[in-house]
Amino acid sequence: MTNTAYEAWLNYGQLKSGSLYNQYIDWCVELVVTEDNETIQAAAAEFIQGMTSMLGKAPLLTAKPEGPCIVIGTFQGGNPLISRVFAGERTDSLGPEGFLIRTNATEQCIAVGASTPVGILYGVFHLLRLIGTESEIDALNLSMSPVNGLRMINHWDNFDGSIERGYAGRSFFYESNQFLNDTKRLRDYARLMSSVGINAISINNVNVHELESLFITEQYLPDIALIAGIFRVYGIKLFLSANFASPIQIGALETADPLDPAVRQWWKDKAGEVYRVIPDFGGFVVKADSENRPGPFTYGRDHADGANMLGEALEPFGGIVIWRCFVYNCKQDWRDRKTDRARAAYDHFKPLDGRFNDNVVLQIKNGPMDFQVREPVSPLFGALEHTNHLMEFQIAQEYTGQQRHLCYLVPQWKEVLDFNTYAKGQTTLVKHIVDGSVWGNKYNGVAAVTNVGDDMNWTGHGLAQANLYGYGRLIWNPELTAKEIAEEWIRLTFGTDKGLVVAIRGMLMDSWRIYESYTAPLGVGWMVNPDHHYGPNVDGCEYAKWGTYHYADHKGIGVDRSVKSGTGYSGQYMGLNASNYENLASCPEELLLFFHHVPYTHVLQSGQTVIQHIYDTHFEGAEQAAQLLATWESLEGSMDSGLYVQVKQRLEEQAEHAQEWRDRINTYFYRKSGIEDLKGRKIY
Ligand code: GCV
Repeated sequence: MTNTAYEAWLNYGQLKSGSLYNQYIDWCVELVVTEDNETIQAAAAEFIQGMTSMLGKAPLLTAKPEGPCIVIGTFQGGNPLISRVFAGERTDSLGPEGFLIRTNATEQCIAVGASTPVGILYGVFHLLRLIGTESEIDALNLSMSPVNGLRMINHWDNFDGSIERGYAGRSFFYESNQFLNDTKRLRDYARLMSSVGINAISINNVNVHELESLFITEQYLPDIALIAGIFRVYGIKLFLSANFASPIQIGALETADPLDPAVRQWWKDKAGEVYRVIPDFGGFVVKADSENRPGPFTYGRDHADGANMLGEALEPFGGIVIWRCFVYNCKQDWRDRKTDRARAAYDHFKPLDGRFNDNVVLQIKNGPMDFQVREPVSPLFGALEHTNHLMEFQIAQEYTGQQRHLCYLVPQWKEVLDFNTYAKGQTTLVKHIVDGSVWGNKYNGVAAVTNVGDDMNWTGHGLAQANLYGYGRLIWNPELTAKEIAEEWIRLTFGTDKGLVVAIRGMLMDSWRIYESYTAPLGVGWMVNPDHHYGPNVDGCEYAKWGTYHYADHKGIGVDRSVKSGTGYSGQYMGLNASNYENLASCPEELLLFFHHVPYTHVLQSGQTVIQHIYDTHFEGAEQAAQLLATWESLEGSMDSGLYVQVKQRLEEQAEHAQEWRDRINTYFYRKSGIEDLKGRKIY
């Protein structure tokens, strides 16, 4: 990593001399490219840049090699080396984005072959990753394809340059209601995203304000086309968030009723206009009838009516509508213990299953609430047999420390993807629903709210880059482990020194549980300050003004979401999940307070009471946060000093802030319950 960490995992640090270095030097004397395609040329440029930096020696770009070489090309591209190396190969199962990498001693080459230019690009990024992590390349025989169809990033950037839930500076797309058109940064961003397999990016906030509604007009389409053009080279389709009320806001219509013929025609014309300027435009992302956004409810229509109208408009051009399921009643009164925000997405969308057009894709947050440190998996996964849908994760750490605290989220996402829904037989994992294989969905995959901004290091906290990298790698191949991904990222970012790798990997792998332990206990969630969502506030959070999210009183804590006596939410699950969550005895303890209201004296499997567990975890969590800092300090001198200091400052803040969390939470529950800490520690 350099001082700024701008290059992130593409910094291509100089490799140590030795046998591996010699191996790379031997193979990489020449790079053979014969196709004149901008994506293949970008792959070649990347390879030359990477190798020059890692080996200190540039490969010679040529069409005719004279000795050992790297050759890249499509199967149909006419390169004789590629044709010979992959002769007779079955390549149809690779799909449009897969690639083969083969070391061929007879032909004296390492060949990267694919059906498409973007497959070549992904193959080259993979070869660079192998070299950057110091892997053998003498006998490669790899076949790789992405598991998920859509591998998407959502920006919540506003035209004024601010970023909703952005923790790494301002937008690098816009400032003061103007496009920045910083082509270097845009290209570097596209390189970073493409290197981990991202193939779709929406560039504006799902809360589309009035000025952003104008993005789909001739005033701004040329600027957007410029970004789309940069993304295109790297295999990324550009999407825009659209405002459902656009026909009124930027058209001359008086209604946005999805069943009104004039409104339907307006959207069709609009789609035509967009595709004239951006022929491979991905489509629209829509947040409707959610948190005061306009939507079909105003006209007595439902989500299927709204989404299908947009689907119909985009269909002739091959575009899709990504319709978000984050819909709930913001005015819910939490004293009414029957209505439950957790139920909302399922209650709204399950009845509509089968009514959506083929090019409509529902986007569902991983949990039923809102990206908490711990939530159950949304019961909509498994419930939608006849509807295309995507998983939505949040790389931005809105509720997990806002990139001021270290919280490596890949282990959390893995748990979600590995969750068994029982939807179709005994084993129906979320990852197989999301990748489309369970129900055969045409459109499938994962989207995530990104954590980048115009900070030089992209993500504010230097170590938060691991979440961005990890997201891409995990959704390309959900079988990778969180640890493998962490290790890869560290090696590419910091180099391959063993002690450093082990130390940072340990920090990353422990960080989610550490964060959980000093914040909201046992799945209860929230307990953050209203509006900005940072820092402890047990009764906080904007919608808690009608009550609280945790229902703590002097006797107990937690939300009864059972069918028997609570909100009935546990009944939205299938198979064993429904009964496990329903019953206190079988409910997984990390979600105990999400599903049940229990007395503070309820005894957990550990033999501790709930209140003692709260005290203990908060003390331990704060200590572990301090330990993260100590581990980092032990690495001083083994990395770039700029980066060292930047991360150290964040870890100092985290350690201090974890104590604040500890004290606020423990004091609150001591006062509520009146129960002393068995270990006699100072609680307030
Ligand atoms: C973009 C949460 C966030 C909002 C966000 C919303 C959403 O409520 O706090 O900032 O709005 O989720 O996902 O639409």
